Amino acid sequence: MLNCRRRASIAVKIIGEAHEREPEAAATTFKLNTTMANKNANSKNPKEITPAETHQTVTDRNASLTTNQGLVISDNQNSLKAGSRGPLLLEDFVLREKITHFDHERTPERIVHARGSGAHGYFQCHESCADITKAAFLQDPKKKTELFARFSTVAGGAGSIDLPRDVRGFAVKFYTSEGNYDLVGNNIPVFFIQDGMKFPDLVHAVKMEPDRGFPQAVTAHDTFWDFITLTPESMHMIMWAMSDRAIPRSLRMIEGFGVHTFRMVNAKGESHFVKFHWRPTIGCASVIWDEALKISGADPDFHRRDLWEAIESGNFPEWELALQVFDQKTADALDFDELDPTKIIPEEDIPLRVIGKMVLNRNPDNFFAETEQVAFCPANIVPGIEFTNDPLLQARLFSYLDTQLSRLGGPNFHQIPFTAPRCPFQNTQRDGIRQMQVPKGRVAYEPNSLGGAAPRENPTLGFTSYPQEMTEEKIRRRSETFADHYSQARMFYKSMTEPEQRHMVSALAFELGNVGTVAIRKRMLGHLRNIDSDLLKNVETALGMPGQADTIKPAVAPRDLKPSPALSLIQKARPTLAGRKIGVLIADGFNADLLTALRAGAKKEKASLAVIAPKIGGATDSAGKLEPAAHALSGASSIFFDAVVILAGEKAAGQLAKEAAAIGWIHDAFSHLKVLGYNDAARALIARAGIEEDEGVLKTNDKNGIASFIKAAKNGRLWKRESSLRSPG
Ligand code: HDE
Repeated sequence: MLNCRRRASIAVKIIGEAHEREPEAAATTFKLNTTMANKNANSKNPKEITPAETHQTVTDRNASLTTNQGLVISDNQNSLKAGSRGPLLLEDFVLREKITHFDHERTPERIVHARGSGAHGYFQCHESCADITKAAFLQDPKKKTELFARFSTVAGGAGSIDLPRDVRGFAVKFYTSEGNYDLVGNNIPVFFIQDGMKFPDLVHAVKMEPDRGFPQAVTAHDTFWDFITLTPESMHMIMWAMSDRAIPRSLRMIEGFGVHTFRMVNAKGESHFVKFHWRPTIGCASVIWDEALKISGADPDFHRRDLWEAIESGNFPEWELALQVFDQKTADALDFDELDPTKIIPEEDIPLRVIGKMVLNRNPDNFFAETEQVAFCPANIVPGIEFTNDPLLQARLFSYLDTQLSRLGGPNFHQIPFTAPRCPFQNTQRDGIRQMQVPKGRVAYEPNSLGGAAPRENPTLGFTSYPQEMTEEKIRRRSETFADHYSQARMFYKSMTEPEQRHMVSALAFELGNVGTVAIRKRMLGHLRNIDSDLLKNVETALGMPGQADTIKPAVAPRDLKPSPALSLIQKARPTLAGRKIGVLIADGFNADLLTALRAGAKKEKASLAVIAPKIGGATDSAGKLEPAAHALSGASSIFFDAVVILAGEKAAGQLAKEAAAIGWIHDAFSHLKVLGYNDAARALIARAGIEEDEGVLKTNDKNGIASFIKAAKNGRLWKRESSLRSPG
C-alpha cells in the first residue's frame, strides 16, 4: 500500500489536450471527452477512444494502480472485450478481481446497534483510584490511555436514521497497557429485561415485523408494545425510553452508563461494587419530537455529521467518568437488588465520584475499517475490574464474542486494527480463517520444553478472578428481590419537570397511537395505572381512551420513593452555549456589524455560527459587500440550530415574507421553543410566521440586542412557551 506522503508527492498528469490548459479548462476538456466516449460507444462506427483522451495516468511505478497481486493496471476504464463492441472475455482477471472484491465488500451488520458513529480519543484520570482498583490505567493522573468510542442507535439497520426514539449505545474501548478494557454501555442506566434469556425476544419484538419488513428503527408498532406490555420488568426502562433522553440533540450531549453493577478490586484484594457514569462536560440536551421527525427527513445523518464536524473543527467532545462506589453492606441495605439491571441507585443516595475525563479528538480515517469493524465485548476486562452476577451481564459475556465470530469472519478478528490491543499479545492459539499473523516456531502448545522463550503463564501479573463464594443450587428462577417493577418507574416519572412529563405523555400517546391492536393499548394503560395515576389520566386523555385501562396486578405493590432531581435533564441543565449552533438567516441589505457582533458573541461562548442565505451564493450587506453563506435556506432548516437570528434589509425581508420556506424556518424555530432574534426590518416576516412575541423573541437591532440574545440563548429552550403551542397527544 502507498503511504500518504508518497501519494502526496506524486503528480497525477492529465494527458492529451488537457495538460496544455489552465486547470479549470483541463477539467472541462476531460468531461467533454467523457461525453464523446459515451456517444461513440453507441454509434455503429465508433471512433477508438484511447486512454490518453480521458484518463488520469502516471508513469511512476510507485504511483500506479495495481491488482491485489501487485500487477500494474494499464486501463481502469474498459473491460477486456472481443472487439470494442464485443462481449467480455472471461479471462479478464483485472475486472473479475475488482468486481469480486466489490461483491464482498460488506460484512454482516450488527444485529443490534448496527448504526453507529465512532471516534478516537484518550482517557486520563484526575486522581489515582488505587484505593478501589488495581487497573493500571486508573492509577496515574499523568498517563493518557488511548481509546475508541462508538455511539449507536439500537433498533435500526446500519443505513437507518440517527434520530429515532431509541436508546443510544455508548461503547468505549480503552487500549490499556494490560490489555483492552471495553466499557460497553448505553445512554440510559437501566435495561428492558432482567435476564439475557429474554434478549432475542426483545430484539425480535422491536425490529421490523418479520412478515412485512417494517417499520425500520421504530418502537411505535404492535410487536414491540405487545412484548413490553407482557414484560412488566421493562416498565422502568420504558419511562426512560419515552423521555427526552431517547431523542438527544447530539451524541456530544448524552450521558453514558455501564448499566450493570460491576466490581472493582484493589491491590490488597479488597472488593467494591461500582456503577459507571459518563457525563458530557457541555451538558445534556435533547430535541423536541416534532424536530426529531423533521430532522430525520432533512438530515438522516444529523448525529454522525455533528460528531464528525465538531471533531474536525477542534471542538473535541469530552465526558467525565464518574463512579458510584459502594460496599457489600451498603448493597445489602438497598431496597432493591444491586444485581437487577432494571434499577438505579439515585445519585442523591450514593454520590458520583468523578475519576477522569475522556476526550474524543480524532475522526476515523476510514469508517468501515474503524467504526464498522471495531468489536466491543463486555468480557474484555483488565485486572482490577470485574463482573458481578447480574444475569443480564452474565449473558452478555457470552454473546459479544459469539456474534463477532460470524460478523467479522472467524476466530482471528481480534487482529483487526482498532479491535486489537495496543499492548503485546501472544499465546498458543494458531491458524483459523483470516489469520493475519505469522506465528513462528514449532511449539504451539504449553507446557513445552522445546519453546525456549515461548510465552508462559504469569501468576504475579496474570488476571485472577475475585474469589466470590458460591454455594447456590442449580436452578432456573428469577430472584424475588427483582420483583418490584413499578416503584422506580414511578420515581423516574415523579422526578421529571412538568415539560419533561408532558413529553413523556406525548411520547406514550404517539407510540400507542401507532399500535393497531386495542388490547395492547389497554394493557399498557394498565401498567401506567400502576406507575402513576396522573400519567395514566394524561395518556388516556391524549389517546381519547378514558377508563379503558386493564387491571394488572403487580407482583410487588409499588412504593413511593423519594424523587431524584438528578434524573431530570432540565433541572440539571446549566446555562451554556458551548458546543451549540446558532443559525443566522441573512438577506440583502443586512447590517454586517450585527453579524460581526453575533460571531464574536458565539465565539466567546464556544458556540458555532452558521450563515444561511436565501441562495447559496450569499447575500449583500447594507454596504453592498457580499457575505458568503454556509447553507441555502432550502438546505438548512432551523431544526439544525439551537437558537436563530434573522438579519435582513427592508426589501429583502419583504420578499422573504412571501416565501413559505422562510416563514416555515421562523415558525419552526418558535414552535421548537428556540430563542429567536430579529432586526426591525424583518418584523413583517416575523408577523407572517404567526409568532407571538415572548421573552425568547428578541430584537437584535444593535449590539445590546445581540448581547441579550446571547444571554437568553444560553438558557436553551423556552419551556414555558410550550404549553401554549401544543397539548400532549
Ligand atoms: Fe448489547 N449487544 N446485548 N447491550 N450492546 C451487542 O454485540 C446483547 C445490552 C450494547 O458499538 C451485540 O458486537 C445481549 C445492554 C452496545 O459495537 C450483541 C444483551 C447494554 C452495543 C449484543 C445485551 C448493551 C451492543 C451486537 C442482553 C448496555 C454496540 C453486535 C443479555 C449496558 C457496541 C455486537 C458497538 C451490541 C448482545 C444487552 C450495550 C448481539 C445478549 C444491557 C453499546 O452481541
